[in-house]
Amino acid sequence: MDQHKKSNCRYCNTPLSEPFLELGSMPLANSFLKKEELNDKEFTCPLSLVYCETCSLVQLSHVVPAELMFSHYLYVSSTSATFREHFKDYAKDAIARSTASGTRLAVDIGSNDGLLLHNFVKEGINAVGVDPATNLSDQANEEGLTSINRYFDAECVRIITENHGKADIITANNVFAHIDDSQSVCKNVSDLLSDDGMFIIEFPSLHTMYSEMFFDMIYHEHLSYIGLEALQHLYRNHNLEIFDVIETSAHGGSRRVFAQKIGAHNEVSDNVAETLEAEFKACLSQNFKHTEFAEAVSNIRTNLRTFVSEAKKQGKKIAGYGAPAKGNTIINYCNFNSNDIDYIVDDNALKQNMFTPGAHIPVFSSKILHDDPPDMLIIFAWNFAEEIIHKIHFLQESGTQFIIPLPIPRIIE
Ligand code: JHZ
Repeated sequence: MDQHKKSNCRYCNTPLSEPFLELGSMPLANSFLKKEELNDKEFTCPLSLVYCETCSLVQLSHVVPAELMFSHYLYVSSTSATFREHFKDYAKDAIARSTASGTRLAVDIGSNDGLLLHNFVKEGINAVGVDPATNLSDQANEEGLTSINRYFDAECVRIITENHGKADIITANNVFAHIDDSQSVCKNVSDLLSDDGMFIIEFPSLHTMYSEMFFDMIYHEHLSYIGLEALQHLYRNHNLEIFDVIETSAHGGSRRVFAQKIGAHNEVSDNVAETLEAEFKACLSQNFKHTEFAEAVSNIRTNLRTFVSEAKKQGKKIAGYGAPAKGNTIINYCNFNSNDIDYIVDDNALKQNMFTPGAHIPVFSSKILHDDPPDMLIIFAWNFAEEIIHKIHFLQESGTQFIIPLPIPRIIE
């Protein structure tokens, strides 16, 4: 039996066919290693995409048990100033759109270190977070927030309802795609939501991933690659209707989707039909589109490998800025190691002095850029390129070239 292989679509239960894209057996993108762990055997699992012809969801063929990925989590939402600003605006927008009777309770699923909760609380809203990562949930509670350390299951809904009542706003940002049992989560959302409440999710858009070739969004945490059509299919079965969708700049192109109980007070915006139409025109529900994407991903690998090996032949020192989960997809799919990329820097202290999964490239604090400046710096956190380049202008003066890796490696002038 192929362990971890999923047999049915998580949105509609249709039996799944064979993958259209296979990136190989990969380690977990956020499983950074300590020095003493470098000789241990790393857990790996196939990283492949399949497409459901019934509801059109693009999804991983294999599902790694959630406890292996989310019990202790190294990604911290607040590391980036861009994100801190993003979630400030997010909270304001959600409250402004909320019910006529006001927001009594906001619940954030996958609340991480509490970035969005802080913003709700600042606006005077009672906010409760839910997160399975003990380290992050503890951090949020220590900062005076309320974070429940568990998955968003039926018991969690019971605890929240008993202690705080129903929620007028439920949010789930960069977490909905991580959920295997999406159908249960929708049922739980429906049970927790007040009758005129709103369920808001934000996730990197499938449409953008295909049009911009952001294949690095593919890693084991991201079980689903969500288009609006698939989401509508899922929601409808759980008494939820999408009434608005907006594009946001997060992660290079995300969608924020607003839903309510079917027939609740919000009018359905034209954005919904327009987004579905745009997805249709982009052929996201057609088999050939997926094959085309898979071919393009393979070409990206060839280009990146050539780019790095040419630079190495010229004796260049290459470093990376940002050790995001997605960077490890690029690095491991291209089979890079520390002979190709000498080191990576990241401002998240939890990742510093660790080694990247699979490739074992060391991760340091950005101080090393002063002492050991590279000839080339690949911005693996390309979605924050502007913010990062602003911090390291001094390197450009010393001749370091900044590289954006996707869709084709390009030097920023
Ligand atoms: P970042 C995250 O993935 C996490 P990642 C998650 N898995 C998810 O679903 C997706 O987003 C959508 C560093 N950095 O946010 C911090 C600096 O060092 O692009 C991070 O390690 N200095 C939930 O991990 C990384 O870069 C800086 O100035 O792919 C960015 O990671 C900035 C701005 C960032 O996502």
